[in-house]
Amino acid sequence: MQAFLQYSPEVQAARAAGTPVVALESTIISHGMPYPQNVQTAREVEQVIRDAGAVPATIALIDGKVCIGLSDAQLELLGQSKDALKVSRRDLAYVLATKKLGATTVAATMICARLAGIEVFVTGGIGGVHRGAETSFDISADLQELAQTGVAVVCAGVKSILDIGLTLEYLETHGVPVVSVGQAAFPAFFTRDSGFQADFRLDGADDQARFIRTKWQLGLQGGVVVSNPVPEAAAMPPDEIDAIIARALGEADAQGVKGKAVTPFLLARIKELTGGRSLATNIALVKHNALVGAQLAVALGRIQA
Ligand code: PSU
Ligand code: MN
Repeated sequence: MQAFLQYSPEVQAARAAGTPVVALESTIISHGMPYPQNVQTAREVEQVIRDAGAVPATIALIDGKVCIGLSDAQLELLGQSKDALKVSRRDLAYVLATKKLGATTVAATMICARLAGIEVFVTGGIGGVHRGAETSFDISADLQELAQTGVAVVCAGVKSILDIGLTLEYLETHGVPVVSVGQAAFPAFFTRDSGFQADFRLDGADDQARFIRTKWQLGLQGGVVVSNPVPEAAAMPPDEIDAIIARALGEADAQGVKGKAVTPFLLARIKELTGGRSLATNIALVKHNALVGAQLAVALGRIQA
């Protein structure tokens, strides 16, 4: 598999110097935000990580290679391309074998990060159990990946386009710890409180790192969810976002949107229905997660694996 990995010069240098590296996904660029805010946000998020003493590695599949760290031109390509495929675990081999352009989801980014020896991965929101999953069986492969792949995923919780309670139950069944930062509540992406509690509150990077390292030292495979609420000033009013999500879900249902298209459809509709305000929230929370993730990577780097 190492033959498939291609490191950017910046990431290569970090590996040689032992500087902590933080992985970033690319589906958020290609399918999660519109151009040009997607590319601009990707660059700003990378800079937050550098400023906190770590090195960013945005991951994507380009020309049959798993690129760990992207050039400016590659970020631009992903941000503008209409053909970038959304790649989860299922799609990895196909996209590499056919040398198509692939944007990695949380699940696929975790796999690639693990192969590259990267322990921390920052994103906006993870996939989960969709509402109505009892009939649709729509459960994101992100959850199964968290169960088996040892990467800490820093996110702002899950959106209420999903069934948050069932998502947390699923994670519990699979032994995936859910940590919260700065509060006891598990956040709901656009808002700070989902109405559910995280399993463990660990506010500081050193405490988070000790916990995560202990899990892996015990030989307990799989990831950890580090949920970090959106900054107060950027959060959306809960009633407003709930109504918009309900409307977007109704439209997805009426239009028969299925499978991997569901999440991108809902994200785009929510952005339209909020007049772009959800995008501002999204950008603010990803940057905040980048800071928490970089601090965690630095702290993990101080504890021997
Ligand atoms: N949630 C977001 N923004 C995103 C995604 C989820 O708030 O961009 C993307 C991530 O890449 C995640 C994927 O891994 O959607 C989940 O898709 P699905 O539900 O099809 O597994
Ligand atoms: Mn799905």
